[in-house]
Amino acid sequence: MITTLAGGVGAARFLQGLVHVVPPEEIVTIVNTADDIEFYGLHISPDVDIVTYTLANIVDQEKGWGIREDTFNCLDMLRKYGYETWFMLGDKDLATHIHRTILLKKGLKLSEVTENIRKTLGVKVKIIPMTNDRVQTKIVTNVGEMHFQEYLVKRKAQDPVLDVKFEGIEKAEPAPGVIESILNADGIIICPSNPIVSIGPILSVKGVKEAMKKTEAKIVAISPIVGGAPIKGPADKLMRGLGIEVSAVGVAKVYKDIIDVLIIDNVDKDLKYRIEELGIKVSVTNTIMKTLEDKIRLAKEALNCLSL
Ligand code: FO1
Repeated sequence: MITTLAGGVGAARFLQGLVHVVPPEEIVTIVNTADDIEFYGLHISPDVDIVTYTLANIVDQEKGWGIREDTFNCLDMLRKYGYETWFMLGDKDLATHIHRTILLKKGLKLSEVTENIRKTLGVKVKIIPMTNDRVQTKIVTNVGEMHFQEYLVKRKAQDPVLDVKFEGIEKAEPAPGVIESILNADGIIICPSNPIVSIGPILSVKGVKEAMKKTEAKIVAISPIVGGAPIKGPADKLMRGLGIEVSAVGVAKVYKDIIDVLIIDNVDKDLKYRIEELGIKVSVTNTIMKTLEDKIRLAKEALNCLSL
């Protein structure tokens, strides 16, 4: 069994390659839920949905989130009624959130709902939300504290970051299967996701970091920072705000206590020795995932680093 830790778009793209080199039934992915947010009384789980839609091959490939060729009629009508509509929820996507919310209201746990949705959409990879409890990433900026989605989507990551908080994390229990899939894995891959707001919350859930240290499985991470900038998203702004070097070395420092190997991009080859000084092995390759072949090659390299 290969266990992966995942955020949204970068992780989903990597998993698209991994399912071509490992039977999908043998892959578990633990997904960040600290980006979850409520709109119109509906529970939205962006990272879980991005991973699920991508593996179900219905994602809007260009944006990396939402459903391909979705329409926005419901949102248009909500705008007329005076609701805030800065978070672009498509009509088909809304059906997922309505379904999720109905099942949650019936008393199912988020992990059970996630299982229901991924099976309905024909996804064979086991998708586990990091916790069934409510955790919310809050970004502290110079204009105040706000939900991560408000910082990223509504305000377009324009505000200088002073701090990042995972509200509710102290009380969050790992969802069923999280700790077991780390302890029993043959290999663990930290996907090329934001180390602060995607992987950070997963590692902060009770017992997860300890399990990552205890497991006998090798752990490889893929740097989402290439040539001093993230492939996608605001990782640079968050890392800078927290005083972390915006480079593969900065990523290595965040994961220092848990990973055996870091995969970095060819353009960062000169950073290899600085990362090795931290006691981490380094693999240098092309980490940019444009085509399916790129994704498969990167997945093969990750398995190679795990000696699998
Ligand atoms: N990202 C945006 O930049 N703008 C949006 O309007 C937006 C809507 C959205 C709706 C559903 C969903 O599952 C994801 C959505 N995302 C949107 C992506 C999301 O904000 C982030 O990419 C993740 O939370 C970070 O991993």
